[in-house]
Amino acid sequence: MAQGVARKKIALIGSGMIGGTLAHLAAKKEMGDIVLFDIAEGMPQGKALDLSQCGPIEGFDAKITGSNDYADIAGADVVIVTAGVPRKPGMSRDDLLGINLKVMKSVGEGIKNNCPEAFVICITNPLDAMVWALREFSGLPHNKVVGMAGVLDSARFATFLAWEFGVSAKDVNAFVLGGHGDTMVPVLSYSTINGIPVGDLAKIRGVDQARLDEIVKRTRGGGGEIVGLLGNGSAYYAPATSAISMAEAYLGDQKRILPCAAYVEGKYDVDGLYVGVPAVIGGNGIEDVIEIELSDEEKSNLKVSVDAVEELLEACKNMDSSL
Ligand code: TXD
Repeated sequence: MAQGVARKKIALIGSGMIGGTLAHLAAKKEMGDIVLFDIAEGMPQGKALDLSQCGPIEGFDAKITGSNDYADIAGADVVIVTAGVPRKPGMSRDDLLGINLKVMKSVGEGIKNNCPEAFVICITNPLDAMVWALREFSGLPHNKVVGMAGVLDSARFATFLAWEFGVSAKDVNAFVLGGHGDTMVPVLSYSTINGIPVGDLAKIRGVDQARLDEIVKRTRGGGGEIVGLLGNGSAYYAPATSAISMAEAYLGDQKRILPCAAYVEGKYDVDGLYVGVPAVIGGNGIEDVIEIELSDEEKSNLKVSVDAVEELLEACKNMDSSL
């Protein structure tokens, strides 16, 4: 029979809290067939079966399977990586480096051997180091491997701004640069509320700089705040939602400008590093990195963030001589 139109294939490496949420969101949006992969025996298979049974109720057609065998991700168009361990209260993202670096090595091999044409979105922490390591281990082109952090951090920033000004979250377009950590750089000067610069609305509404600084601080600590409240694990709904928006931009060739941990060469005074920057995501993956004008303070904050990422990479290279 002639080859018909095939659905896209989405492989989720790591089927835990974020992985399961990714699968549900991708199925509801009918983004393609979904393979949940994990090393835990039975868990991906159980989640796939459970999620499949949402289909008749939610009205989606998606083949959802679970697997412990990398061969089952063969030919995936998009791979979203959450494999590894999340933080516990009191842990920093960087504390996960040693454990999750080893995980990225096995995941990178699995992708290289089964779906080297895929667009890969890394979520695993410490994100800025893990996305770099995953790219090295997988050997994929730099424009096909990206880290998800900025979309989440910008959404956190936007949520807190919407609450502060009492406006719809839909109208807030907030901007975060730099690493996914305490050194991230929420950029107020590029954040708007339906086109109104945040600084202008703050003057109109009598919100002073100290209050805006508090919101920036809460954004930086947004992940830790949830880790502390949950007590066991970290955020998963908004991280999953963020990664899905990146996958949709790729699968739909949407040319969206999104803050992502993208490979930067010769921009932002960075050469050969994954850093959170405004990037264009379309059908060729990361199609451009946009170098926006930054104030001196924003530049120095970004430099602090870049230095922190470089330190993490040095630690990775010391742990794995193949890097
Ligand atoms: O913005 C961001 N990038 C962050 C990322 C936002 C939130 C969470 N962040 C990180 O995502 C978090 O610190 C973790 O490193 C990952 C995944 O978080 P999640 O909450 O989904 O962790 P779980 O529920 O523990 O799921 C991880 C799964 C689990 O089922 C393990 O069995 C599996 O990963 N795992 C593996 N799968 C494949 N291969 C290997 N080697 C492996 N090791 C563990």
